[in-house]
Order: sequence, then structure tokens, then C-alpha cells
Amino acid sequence: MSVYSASVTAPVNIATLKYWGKRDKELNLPTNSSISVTLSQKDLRTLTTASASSTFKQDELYLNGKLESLESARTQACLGDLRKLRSELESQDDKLEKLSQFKLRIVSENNFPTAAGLASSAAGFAALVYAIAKLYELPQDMSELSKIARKGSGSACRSLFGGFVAWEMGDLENGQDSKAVEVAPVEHWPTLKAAILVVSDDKKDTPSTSGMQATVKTSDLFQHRIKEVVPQRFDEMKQSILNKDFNKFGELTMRDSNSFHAVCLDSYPPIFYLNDTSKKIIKLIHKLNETEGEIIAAYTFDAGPNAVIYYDEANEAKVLGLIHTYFNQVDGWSKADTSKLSKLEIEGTDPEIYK
Ligand code: 2P0
Repeated sequence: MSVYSASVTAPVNIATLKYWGKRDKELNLPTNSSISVTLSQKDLRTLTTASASSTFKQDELYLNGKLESLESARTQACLGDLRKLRSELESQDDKLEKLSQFKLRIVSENNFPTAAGLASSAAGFAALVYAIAKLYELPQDMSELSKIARKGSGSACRSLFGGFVAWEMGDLENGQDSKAVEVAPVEHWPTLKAAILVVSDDKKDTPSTSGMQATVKTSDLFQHRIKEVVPQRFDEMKQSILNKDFNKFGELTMRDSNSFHAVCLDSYPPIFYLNDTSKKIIKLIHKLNETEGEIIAAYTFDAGPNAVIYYDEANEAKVLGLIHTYFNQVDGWSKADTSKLSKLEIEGTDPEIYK
């Protein structure tokens, strides 16, 4: 009996304009649009193989060698959508194998620690959806597939593109058009670099999903963020990317990270993701930019204390040199493994390289 399979890789993305808040929990529709940068797959990626066979007894997922449940509503939503698209193809061409009726075996592996708080769910769901779409030979483009990946994990929809990516929140009425689109490919701004500073690899304090639900429900500041701040910032950030204007891009990135952590703090009870080392990184980057007289480095923090620093290649020695020197002398940092301080290129990624 034949086993059909397809393998893909998908990258990690780091938001520079943050997604925080759902207007529909089942469909994973966001309360605001967001923008991200896709990181190089040389450093961080998920490799996923999807197989189907009439001999498989049940759907199975192996994540980093461990059998995991496929029962979550989110995973089921993705599998259901993909099977439906495949069965539509099968009904148009009866020579096609009825893969939509076979059970699936999905084997997925990250080349980075899942616990490091580095958006593993984004790469994971993007790879899962794309691997099955390849296995099923679906004709849908990446934006269409991103609508399916979004149901797995919101930020996953942005990992289907390389370079600079926007997740459009979509129509407020039904949200069917909430999808990821490319803002610019990586070749547009090849000198932009990112470094990840792993402050702690502890599991995060408040999971993103429950954290954002709490913020939507309890924060007054959040209403201001989604109605006034983000819509304008979305256009400005896109423009700063298109203009390769680091000064503007860096300022907007830092302001949005701060705005996101402010609405976390304004939630009741408050949610804290930054720790003392994170705050020292923030101060250091502002001090550096002040000394330089312009913004040459920008930080951003997700739902955890780890920093991602953006900078232009021309300033690499200055930015990374300063961080190394300073943090070798700071309490708290010595506990962090400085060998994890990694320099990552931002690059466009073709998730099909393992095809
Ligand atoms: C982002 N984060 O835009 C924001 C910034 C964390 C802070 O997307 O519930 O794992 O699966 O849709 O995508 C993390 O949330 O949440 C996230 P779900 P997700 O990257």
C-alpha cells in the first residue's frame, strides 16, 4: 500500500507591530492588523513531513519525537479545511487518489528549543498547513493558505511568507479575508539584521491566548491602542519598510513593543512579560541611540523577556559589541547562556526547500 508524503520547512517570524487580541476566538480573528519580519531558516525553522496512507489507523502528530494530541479544536480546524479543499479536487477529477479520506501522519521537528519562547507555534502551524497543502497538491496561494494557518495560531499566518509581512485583520463583519500578505521580499532590504537575546528559556508566565483574552476584557488602554494607535502605525510602518527608513522603522518597532507591554500591564490583574534584564536591554538601546544621535538599533519583546534587536549590517560591530560588553557585567545576564546570543540574518524564505 502506498504512503504519500511531502516535506516542507517554515520559518519563525517576529512581529514589529504586535498582534494582541482576538475579536473571534474560534476563527482566530485579530482585533488589529500586524506586521512582522521573517527570520532566516538557517537559524530557526520547523521541518514537517505530512504522510497519508489507507493503512494508517488514526491521525498522528509527532513533535520533536514525541507523540502529541491532534485533538485540539485549532488543529482540527486546519485539518478540516485542508481535507475539504482536497475532497473538492477529488470530486473534480476521479483519477485522483482519495487522500482526503486517508488518515494523516505528521512528523515535525524544530531546530531550536521549543521552550525558548521563540514563537514556535507560528512556524509549527505554518509548516503543518503547508506540508499538508503540498501533500494534497492544493492550488491555493500562500495568502489563501494563511487563512487556514491563522486558525491554528494567529501569528502562524505570517510565517507563510519570507521578508516583510502584514497580517490584515480583515472585514469586521465576517473576517473571511483576514490573511497574510507580503509587504516586501527580503531582497528589498538585505542589510537589515536581527539578533535574538535569550534572557530566559523558562516557560512563559501567561500563555498568549489567555493573556490576550484578559487584555481585551479588562484593559481601557487597549481600546485606545486598537482604535487610534495601531491603524495609523500600520500604514507608517509599511511605508518605513518600503522606504528602508531604519530611523522610522526602529522608532515604530520600539514604540509598538512598549505599547503592547503597556496594555499587558493595564490588564487586570496585570500581565508581566518583561523582567529586569529586559528593562536593562531597553535602557541600553535608548542610550546607544541617544549617543549616536539617531536610531541605529531597535528592540522588540513578545510574550516573554527575550529581546530581538534589529539593526543595519553597517552597525553590527557597534550594536552587538556593546551588548556583549555590557551584559557580561550585568546581574541576571550571567545566568543566561551568552552563547545563545545569536546573530540572525533576516531573509526571504522558500518553505519548499525540503520538497
Ligand atoms: C505577535 N504574539 O504578533 C504577538 C506579539 C505575542 C506578542 O502572536 O492564540 O501564539 O495562537 O493566536 O499567535 C503570540 O500569539 O496566539 C503572538 P494564538 P499566538 O507575534
